[in-house]
Amino acid sequence: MTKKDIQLELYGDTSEVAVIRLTRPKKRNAINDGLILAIRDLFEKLPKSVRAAVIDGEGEHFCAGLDLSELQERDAAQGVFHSRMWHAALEHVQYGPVPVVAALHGAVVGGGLELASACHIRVADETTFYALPEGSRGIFVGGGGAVRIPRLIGTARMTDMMLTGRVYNAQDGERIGLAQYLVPNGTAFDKALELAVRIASNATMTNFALTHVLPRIADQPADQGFMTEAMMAAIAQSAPEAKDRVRAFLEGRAAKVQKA
Ligand code: 1HE
Repeated sequence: MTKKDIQLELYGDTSEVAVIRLTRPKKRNAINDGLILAIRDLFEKLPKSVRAAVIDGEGEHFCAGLDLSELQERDAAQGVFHSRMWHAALEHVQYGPVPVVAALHGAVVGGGLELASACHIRVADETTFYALPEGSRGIFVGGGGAVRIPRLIGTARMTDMMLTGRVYNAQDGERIGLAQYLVPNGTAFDKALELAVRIASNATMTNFALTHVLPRIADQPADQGFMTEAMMAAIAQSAPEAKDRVRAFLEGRAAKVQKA
């Protein structure tokens, strides 16, 4: 990893959106140890002004996954620690300070799909394709994919991807839940940025509830989930910002929901 393998740029009048870009296009943004640690550090130390983030990959591919040139060097113990290093880094993406929107295009494979699945929203353009080539390379996912990907598409589909090398194209990826948005070629970044700007304008507690609390509720038994929901609802609605926003609607100063 060199410093130029990842970039941070700030967007918006108050620098409220961070754009984090993998900039290793010659290696299809494959992630080596230095790059996964850099992702962790960037999400850990985002500037205070940032309220939403976009993650993008330079060139024709979002990310080709683990840098395979480093794989052969590890024994079993080092392999465990390596996987745990990915877990720690992607934990910072999923449970970091702000919602993260992934701008997908080209290859979203292996660790690239694991990175994308740690984000909160995935926007894919029509060039996107998804695969888990670990299956055919004789290895297993190690970046949290075994936990996050079945939650997006189900265990059966992930098993199929790994056992048979199945590749999903952009349309089918959106259909099965790998991405929430499918957009024309070359527009994933623009759409992701548009969404991040919108997300950055939400109440802080709403974004926190959706990124930190909702996924935990989803993993709780229903009885506990209802209780956690009640607690979160009470905390969110008691924030002054929530009261201001509800009052603005009642006084006709806030946007109505528009028909889709
Ligand atoms: C790489 C990697 C990589 C490209 N590690 N060097 N991931 C994979 O098994 C996917 C492997 N990559 C590919 O299947 C293809 O490269 C792509 C479909 C992504 C793109 O194809 P293409 O034709 O545009 O590029 P290319 O010619 O294959 O690759 C360009 C260069 O990038 C080439 O190096 P060069 O020195 O010959 O120019 C490739 O070797 C290099 N490259 N992908 C290392 N992944 C936490 S555990 C996660 C486990 C995994 O992610 S396993 C899945 C790994």
